[in-house]
Amino acid sequence: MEHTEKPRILFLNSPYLLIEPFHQHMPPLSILYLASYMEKCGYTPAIYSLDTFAQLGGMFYFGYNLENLFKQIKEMKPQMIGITCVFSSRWPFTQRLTQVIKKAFPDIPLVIGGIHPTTFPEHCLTSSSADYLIIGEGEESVIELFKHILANTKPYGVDGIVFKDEDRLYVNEKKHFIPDLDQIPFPAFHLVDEKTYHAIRTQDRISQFKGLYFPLLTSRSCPNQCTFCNMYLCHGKQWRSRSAENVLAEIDYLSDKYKCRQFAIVDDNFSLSRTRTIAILDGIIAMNKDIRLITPNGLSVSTLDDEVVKKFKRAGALEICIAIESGNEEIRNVVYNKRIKTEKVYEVADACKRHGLSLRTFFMVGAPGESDSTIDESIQMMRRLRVPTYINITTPYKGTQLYDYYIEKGMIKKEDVEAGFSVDLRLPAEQLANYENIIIWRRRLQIANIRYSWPELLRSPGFLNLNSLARLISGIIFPAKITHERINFVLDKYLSLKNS
Ligand code: B12
Ligand code: SF4
Repeated sequence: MEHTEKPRILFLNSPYLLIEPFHQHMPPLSILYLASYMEKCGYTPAIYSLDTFAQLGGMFYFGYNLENLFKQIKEMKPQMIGITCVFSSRWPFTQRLTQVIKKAFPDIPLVIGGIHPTTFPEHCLTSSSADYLIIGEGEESVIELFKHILANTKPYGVDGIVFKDEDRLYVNEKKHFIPDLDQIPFPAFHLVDEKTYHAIRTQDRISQFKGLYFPLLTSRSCPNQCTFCNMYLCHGKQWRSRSAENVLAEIDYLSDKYKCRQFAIVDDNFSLSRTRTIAILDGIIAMNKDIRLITPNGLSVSTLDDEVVKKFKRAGALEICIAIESGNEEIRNVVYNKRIKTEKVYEVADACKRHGLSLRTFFMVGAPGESDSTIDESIQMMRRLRVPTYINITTPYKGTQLYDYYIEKGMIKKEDVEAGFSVDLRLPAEQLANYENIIIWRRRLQIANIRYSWPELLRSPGFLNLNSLARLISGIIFPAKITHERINFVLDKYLSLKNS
């Protein structure tokens, strides 16, 4: 990292602990976009990627070698450090990282952002050593904040900011979202070490992607109101999209600069506008660059039809994912408010078959009202579809209708959710009253997944890996849990306050 005369900001990803070695070598888009926006505004951002990996029993830790990190900070002398917390499950590590950095560099202003700080702004600011917290979309607010830091003034009027002044906590609501996303430069991939992104090897067991790929975010937010989704807290309720031309220019640029043809579209709702979807897919076809696509965040089933599926295939999609969530219509459409008829699921699946496009699906387990018979219906649907499925435990994030329901029924405690002990990625889930049932139901879905989709699974490079297969089987038989004790063990070992 070079030390230049322009004001400097260092962005960091949060460390994390998983029960799968699922590491995104590319830093999250949050800091890649924040960095590119800061660069556009004349500042000098840098990104220091996670540099430490450790296997601890059945767990996988991705974090920092603190000695190296501190050396970078001393060399760069940033005027601000920003840390992103993109998943609630990372909060205990983000929180500790702020404490460790603050102890070693008390004069550098620390700012945090991302979904968990956005969901619990007061808690996250007061329980960490961050000086500032940005609620939701951060490009514009962080620039305003940085100007205040450089001028040594307090950011009272900045949109979506939380900070302390004297003993008072200021919480400015998030009101403004960037209307024209084409104004934001492409993510700052050029700030990431080559060896970091070249380490990208998808360890996803189900996808057909292999090797280097770039994430593409072509729109922000989604107008649907699924009862388990709190994404709108970060990006508002209105869908905002980049133009097809802007998206195609990014694909063209990245494929030329990095000689990479693989792109993962990670939008919340990529295909909401049929006209824009077709324009993007036609544009990719016209490029004639042998581009390959996947959609790991899922496409909204209602936006797909025969024509769109055909275009995806022609544009180079290796597979598309759709979020079905349950085979039971009541759970899907009443409990989750997905508004997808079973016939529509089959219509899209049949279109994929017709056009030779592989399909992946998302199912969830553990909704209020879930029972042996609703699980039977999910299994029946899996048998009819015969495609690989990602199975997740229904998680009541704050800001969702499901959260209100779980709290009202006493099924979860607010403090547990606040502390980041969410059930995503099988974090301590014993807080859920019917946890034992959920584990049994999930096992049934996992077995059905292998039973009905094995010919397709065998085409996924990650599935054939022996380690991965061993983990899959042991995960079904002995589902691993990340407990509070294990988290504390990792915090003490890798983010100890004694070392800073
Ligand atoms: C892309 C994506 C993924 C990708 C990659 C994620 C990554 N590591 O980069 C993949 C497909 C791998 C993925 C997987 C999962 N995901 Co996901 N994912 C998303 C998605 C759709 C977009 C994230 C993104 O890149 N946004 C674009 C950037 C620009 O926005 P942003 O991250 O919000 O950042 C902005 C602001 O928050 C703020 N900001 C953020 N950080 C910082 C830091 C500072 C200093 C400042 C100032 C500001 C700031 O400014 C940024 C720029 O505007 C979000 C939903 C969403 N729209 O955010 C879900 C989301 C993050 N995922 C979610 C979940 C649950 C998962 C899974 C756990 C699902 C599962 N059960 O398997 C897995 C976890 C995987 C893992 N390894 O941990 C949840 C997280 C909920 C939570 N509270 O934890 C979300 C919010 C969707 C939802 N509501 O359900 N996901
Ligand atoms: S379709 Fe996806 S992004 Fe939109 S509300 Fe539902 S879960 Fe959230």
